[in-house]
Amino acid sequence: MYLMILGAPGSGKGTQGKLLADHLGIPQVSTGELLRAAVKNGTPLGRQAKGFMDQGLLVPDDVILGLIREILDSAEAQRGVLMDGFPRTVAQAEAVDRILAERGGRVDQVALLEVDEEELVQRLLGRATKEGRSDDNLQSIRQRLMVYQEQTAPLVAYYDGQGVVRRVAGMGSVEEIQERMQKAVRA
Ligand code: B4P
Repeated sequence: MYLMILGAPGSGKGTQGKLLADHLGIPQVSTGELLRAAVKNGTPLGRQAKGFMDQGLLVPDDVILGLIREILDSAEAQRGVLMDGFPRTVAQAEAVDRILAERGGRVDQVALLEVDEEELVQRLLGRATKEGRSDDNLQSIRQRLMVYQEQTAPLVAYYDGQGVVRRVAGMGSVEEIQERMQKAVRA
């Protein structure tokens, strides 16, 4: 099963993705986490990505798609994978459709986490205090929300066209939302 989690920054893609992947018994891949690890370790990928991430911009598609090909070729991903934070542009979605088609697969479901904008900002500011992520400052948060509206939100129509979107109300406790996620992907 190839399952994607779509949602604005701070909508809980990472939080919910981990729980749902455990529940389904498939690996979870977060492009954001992979990029942060690459930045921390100072790898060539990290050096390419850091400036974009700190400014609240998306890392270029060609960089991300190299990473995704590697993941989909790995042994662990052969039974399916849950991706959170990928794809983030229509070009990424089209490319992953082609990559999966080459392997006889397709995106089976897209869980869309819906959260009010004010709550998103509060969560990200809260995370800034707890985790000290360099992109969780007010300027970068505003920029990321704008980038989401411009570049990522069009994916909802793209996947609606394929009939694979499951809308999930993303407000409430982590447990309540997880319950809704599990129901949505079963439906
Ligand atoms: P991501 O790592 O994907 O980060 P995110 O969108 O900010 O957060 P997420 O939605 O996962 O929130 P989380 O569960 O942590 O991306 C970071 C950057 O990497 C991007 O800006 C971009 O530069 C780059 N990038 C990643 N993928 C890319 C791609 N495909 N193409 C190009 N660039 C890419 O939750 C947020 C906070 O809310 C946490 O503190 C959590 O504890 C809290 N929270 C979660 N659920 C809650 C709830 N129900 N109630 C209260 N708080 C909650």
